[in-house]
Amino acid sequence: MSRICAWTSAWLAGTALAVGVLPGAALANDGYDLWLAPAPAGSAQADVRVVGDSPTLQLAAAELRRDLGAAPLPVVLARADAPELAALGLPTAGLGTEGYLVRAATVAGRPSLLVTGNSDAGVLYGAFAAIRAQKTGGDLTKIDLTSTPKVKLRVLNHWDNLDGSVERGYAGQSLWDWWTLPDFKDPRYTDYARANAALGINGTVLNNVNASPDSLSAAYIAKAAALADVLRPWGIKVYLSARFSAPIELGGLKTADPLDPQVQAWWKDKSDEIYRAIPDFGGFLVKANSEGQPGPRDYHRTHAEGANMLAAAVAPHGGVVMWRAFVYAETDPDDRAKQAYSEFKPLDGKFADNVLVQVKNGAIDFQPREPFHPLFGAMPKTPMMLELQITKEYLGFATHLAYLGPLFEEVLEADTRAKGKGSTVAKVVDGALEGHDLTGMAGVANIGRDRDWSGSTFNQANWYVFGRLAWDPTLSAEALAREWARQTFGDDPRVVDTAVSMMMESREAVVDYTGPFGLAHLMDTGHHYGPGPWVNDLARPEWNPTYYHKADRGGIGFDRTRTGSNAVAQYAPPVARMLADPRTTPETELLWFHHLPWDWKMKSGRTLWQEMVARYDRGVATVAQMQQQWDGVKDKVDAERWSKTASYLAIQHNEARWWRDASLAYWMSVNGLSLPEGSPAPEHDLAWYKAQRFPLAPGH
Ligand code: GCV
Repeated sequence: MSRICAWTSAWLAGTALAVGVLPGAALANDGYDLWLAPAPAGSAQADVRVVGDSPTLQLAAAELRRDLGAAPLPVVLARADAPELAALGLPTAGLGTEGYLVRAATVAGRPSLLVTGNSDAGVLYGAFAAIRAQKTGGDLTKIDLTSTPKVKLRVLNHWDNLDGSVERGYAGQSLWDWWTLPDFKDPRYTDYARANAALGINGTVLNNVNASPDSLSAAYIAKAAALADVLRPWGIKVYLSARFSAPIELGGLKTADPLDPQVQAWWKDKSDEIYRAIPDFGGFLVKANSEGQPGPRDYHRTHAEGANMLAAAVAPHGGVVMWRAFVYAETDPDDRAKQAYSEFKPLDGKFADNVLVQVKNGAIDFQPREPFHPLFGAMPKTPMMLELQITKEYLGFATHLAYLGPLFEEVLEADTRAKGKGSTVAKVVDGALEGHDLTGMAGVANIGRDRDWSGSTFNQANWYVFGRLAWDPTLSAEALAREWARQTFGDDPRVVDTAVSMMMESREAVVDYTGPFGLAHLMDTGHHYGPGPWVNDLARPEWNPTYYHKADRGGIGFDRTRTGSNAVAQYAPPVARMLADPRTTPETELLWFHHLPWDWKMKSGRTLWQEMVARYDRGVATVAQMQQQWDGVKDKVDAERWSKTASYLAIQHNEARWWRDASLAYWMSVNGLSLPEGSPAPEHDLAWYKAQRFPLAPGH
């Protein structure tokens, strides 16, 4: 039996045990409620009055009644234009369409908790803000909150296939039961919508960017329309990933050339058809000429020409096109990290007004750590939409505890220097740097049909932190971890402090045990789960880990300076200068930009090799410490969530050790060095690690 199977059996046994010790006891908490636990049974219900009427206002009222419990004040929900608010002189003009104001105020002569906004959605967001405030210890009798989203399109990207599988999905099958739609609307769709609305997420792309043309067929448009009907009252618009060659596959045309009038007419008709079924359809997301997907380059047209054709089709209806910049080609011998910039930067200013270019946080692919993508700040005339990955394709799937808040925060705070100091990625994305109104943030969802939605309790925090940062990219990852933990586990400070401390260390631990100092893309083939730094036999050079680390007897790392690929030149001059020199490059990104000798002297005074080993060891030790921390709150967390988390931490600890051992065994085979004293030898020889196979790993 493989090591992984053994761990899985241990987990199953552990779960059986946990259930077994509580014969007949109700399962306390399966995580279904996410961060939206209802008020305890038996507590009084908030007195909520709705001024005016709409499905959305009624939903907001129901949420308050369900979750708020005994509110210290009666609650009034009203749009800001309600006549009875006129005398209050509220500062609602600056709230925009989706912002909210939550204030203890006298309304119609009665001390109340007023929740208002300029739209029904604004009021709904205000209701969730009131619930959040109360559940995180706020005093509703003194509350005075105003908030307006800084980003316009706050969108989940589901990589869900029409057969129910999810690309890079680790929480079960797709939430969308395409087979029974449009007739059966699973109540989970409503629960999904409320969870998103609680965060301010206002859009969802239903299907995989590796799109099937069938998702644009009449049958599937009807299914998407049924979902749109469920999501609409929660302020959420539906979008679809579009396959660029659909005019051929669905329309029977001979070409998908974006300059062909018949192709243009096909997309226009298709868009009209979609808008007849979904009047508030958001628009299209497109992966073109990337990893085998069709696109305008097939016809020697640019990405702008492709995007603009679709943009013209949805523009009359107010739709947008989110055009991905995730492109690289095996036919291009240049450094993969440079290719998207080389292709897209010259197109700045050539995209239609309703196009956003959607850019991953880093130039390769959602690695545990990547420097920010050089396209941020490089296309001032184009709205740049940030794409983050919530599902943990490269960070241990659903099993490893890795809170992504610090990763998201790191990229948002990165300074592009495009217009001087303080030109952060957040300001590029929220439009402040160049004055764009059309702005967006996308998160590749980690949601599936598992009872706890995201495969583990702590993975729910990644959905949460994405949504909250999309609303306001300046919020702090740590504050959001605390906010989430308090709503998820309750008020006990010991539990909340423990959860936050584990979360805040967790992402760095993954970096440490999978690849410290800017190493990346070291995982095994296909499943992207375990280590495979030795892999060098895949068809495309840039699919091989050896392409990325370039380790040899003399050193390790990818030279992206002038003596190498010169990718550093794609950054603004002050950043490029900093990255050109290994002594000024942040050590966290050292080997991303430089090929250095194993005995390179690090800031600590120790050699690169010694420091690398220390980081691998630290990563494993941090997970062991997380296990201890979690053990310390065993009596404070419900048995079901505690025990699943404990089992997963045990898996993570074993697999952190696996990553460390396999990586070190390989590096030693390359550099001929031995381990510093005190660092344990790998458990197996390199051949053993190379022989591991996981053909049934989920998500690929
Ligand atoms: C949807 C990576 C993933 C693919 C994914 C692709 C993308 O390559 O491994 O599964 O495809 O990114 O973002 O398009």
